[in-house]
Amino acid sequence: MDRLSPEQLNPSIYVGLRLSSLQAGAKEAHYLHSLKLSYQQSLLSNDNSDSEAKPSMGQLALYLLALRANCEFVGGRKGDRLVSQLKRFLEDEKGAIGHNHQGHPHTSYYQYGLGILALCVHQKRVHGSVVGKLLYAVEHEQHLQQGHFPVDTLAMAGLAFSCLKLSNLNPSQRNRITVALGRVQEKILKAQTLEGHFGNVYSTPLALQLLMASLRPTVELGTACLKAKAALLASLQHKAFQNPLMISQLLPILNQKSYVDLISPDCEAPRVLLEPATETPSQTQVPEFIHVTLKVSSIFPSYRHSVSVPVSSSLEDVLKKAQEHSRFRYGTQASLSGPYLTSVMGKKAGEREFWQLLRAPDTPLLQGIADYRPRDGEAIELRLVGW
Ligand code: B12
Repeated sequence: MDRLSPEQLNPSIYVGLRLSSLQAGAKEAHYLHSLKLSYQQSLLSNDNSDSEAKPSMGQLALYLLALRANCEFVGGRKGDRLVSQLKRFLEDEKGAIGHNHQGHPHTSYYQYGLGILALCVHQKRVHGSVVGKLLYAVEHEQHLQQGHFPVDTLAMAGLAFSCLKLSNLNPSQRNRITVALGRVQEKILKAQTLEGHFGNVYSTPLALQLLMASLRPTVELGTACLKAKAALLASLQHKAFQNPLMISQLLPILNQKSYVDLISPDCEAPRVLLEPATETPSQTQVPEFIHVTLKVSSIFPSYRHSVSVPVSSSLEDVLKKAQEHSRFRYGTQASLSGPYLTSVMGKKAGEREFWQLLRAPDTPLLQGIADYRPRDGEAIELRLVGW
């Protein structure tokens, strides 16, 4: 197998696969090996010159989840250093949130929850004050509500709490954790749409992971989960799941598993060998073209331009075309979800800001620039907003 580039090395994919009913044979071991090489090299080197390339708190957490998915406990000198790094990240974030909870984590409460979950499945204790910040955020949920994806964030916090409760790592906070878990569950149930999704289609897998890990299943919960699963299956048929990161969060659900199962993963469970994807030869027909209008009003002078691209081009193709043929400029950064739009017309999103993708006039897209395929006549707006 070819050497995998850091962009292709996604610990979430490994975790999803190991918690699924599928296995990728020898490729799986190779993938984990490459993950180890890449993550350990960048995390354990003392070279700070290329700090941009260093994995974030959430990426380190996902890496630790990947090790656990292979039934490994972090250990030894190198492992201990990774654990210390993650604990230090969490301490820094705790400091950024502040004594009176007025601040925000530098990353997000989502990554904060992920960090606690990763340490928990490795049976590593985190200080009560660190857990306390996440408890407070759930108890006063305006902190999470301000974010754009409260269901995903609540679900991740809930998965961390479920793990802490099951492992009894913070016994003095047990009652508070139980109450917070109930609150998370209630909020997620309330966020169920008429179709059955919790929040939106892409937050439903994590929400289901949390609800299925619930320690007190009720009839109401069972009914809501069944409805959500039916909605997910319908979305699958409509090919809504194309993004590998999204698939990685969905796979455990299709196998009745959740990240909480990483407390004691079953590495002997039989899994079916994945068939390599067969590529359908592309047809060499003259492509049909569509017109898409691109708008940016968050800058002066504002920008508006119509671009012609082949049918089923991605929004990224539209941006490229606009860049080639007009004064439009954009920049991206690689992430585990794909290319993330970081700057438009030379304007970089600042701290707690982002370039939001909308279908005009006002519908935020549920996919990123590489996955979203605009239709003919659509107008796409890029808008700089706070989060
Ligand atoms: C936090 C978050 C945000 C924050 C990120 C800023 C920050 N400092 O954390 C904000 C609010 C800015 C944001 C923005 C967007 N997000 Co968002 N986000 C998340 C969330 C809750 C956690 C991501 C995370 O930290 N992962 C863990 C770390 C370790 O992984 P990472 O790759 O290093 O994380 C980075 C990327 O995920 C990136 N990012 C965040 N969202 C998105 C979305 C896309 C498509 C891409 C390519 C990258 C990206 O920001 C993270 C921090 O640097 C996920 C939930 C989930 N279920 O995964 C949704 C999620 C990934 N986001 C989603 C979407 C749709 C978006 C937007 C496209 C919304 C929009 N209409 O504009 C924009 C991105 C636009 C752009 N500029 O490219 C969807 C993606 C669905 C899909 N089909 O892939 C998710 C799953 C939420 C959902 N349920 O709909 N997001």
